[in-house]
Amino acid sequence: METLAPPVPSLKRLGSAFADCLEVRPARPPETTGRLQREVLELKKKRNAIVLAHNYQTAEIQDVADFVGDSLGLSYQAAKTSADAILFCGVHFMAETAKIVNPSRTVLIPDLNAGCSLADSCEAEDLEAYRKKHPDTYVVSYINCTAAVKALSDVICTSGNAVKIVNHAPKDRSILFLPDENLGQWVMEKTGRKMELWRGACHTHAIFTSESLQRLRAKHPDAPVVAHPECVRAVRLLADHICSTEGMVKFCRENPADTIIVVTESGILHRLRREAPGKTFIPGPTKTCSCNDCGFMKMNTLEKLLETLETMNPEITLDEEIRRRAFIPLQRMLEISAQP
Ligand code: CIZ
Repeated sequence: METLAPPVPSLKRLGSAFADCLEVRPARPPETTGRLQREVLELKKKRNAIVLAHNYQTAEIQDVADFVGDSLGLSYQAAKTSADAILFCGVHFMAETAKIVNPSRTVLIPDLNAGCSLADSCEAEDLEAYRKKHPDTYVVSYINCTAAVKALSDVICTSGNAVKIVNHAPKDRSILFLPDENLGQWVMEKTGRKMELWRGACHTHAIFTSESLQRLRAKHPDAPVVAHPECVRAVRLLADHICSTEGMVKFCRENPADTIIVVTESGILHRLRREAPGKTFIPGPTKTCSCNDCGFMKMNTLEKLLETLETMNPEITLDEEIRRRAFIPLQRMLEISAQP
């Protein structure tokens, strides 16, 4: 099986936020946080805006959101909203997705630099060159990619529906799965479908190690491990369950264990504590840290949310031709995903 070899994901836009950890970030006085949250709530009402927040956002942002979820849930919410504006608290490709599915809304993002190592690992020009060389290949793109890459794809998937989407792919065509090699490997294992894999990785998930997870398991032998499919195979092999963040919410609610080890970005812990109260969630460890933050996700702050609503900027804008072409594979995903 061929593995495609673009450069290691570029972290060029991440800058000093990389390796920044919430645990060492200076805390704001709680009364300031409360005041900022009240101001965000008031202003969003005045602007007739909806706040959509990804599961990896900070607790204080999740708490002012109208909806908190994964890329799939957020895409459905963005598509159906009648609010004038969508303030998208996540990373750039997610806000772009909201604009693709609901172009008549003003889509705002608190920090335009909130990128994604996966999206950075696949340039549209490289995919275009690949498509010219392999015109019959069916391209399944993980939603963590740019609008220009989506526009060159046959169908989009998220971690929550990747297995279903690949099972729906035409049986008589070879498949290229991009840009996450780890998710692609896991989908191949689950579906039995051979696929070519782009060599991208999520820098946040790729640094969980099997050694540190083994040490943690030894300390909590009765705690099941739930891991995200973007983790490397050695980590996935140690997990009791592998799923998307929404899958984790369901797993943690339903599993009888009172302590669960959770191997994904740390923002999900707030959601889990809210939805499965009374349980203890232990964040999956990396070699250097007892939890893992995505520096891009954590670029969003309450101060930036407020400023964005005040100025109605930064706004996501897209070339209409790219938006129109990117809508087709996204719509295909939403339709397949909604099927029983
Ligand atoms: O699909 C998403 O939103 C991501 C990036 C992770 C997950 O599993 O929810």
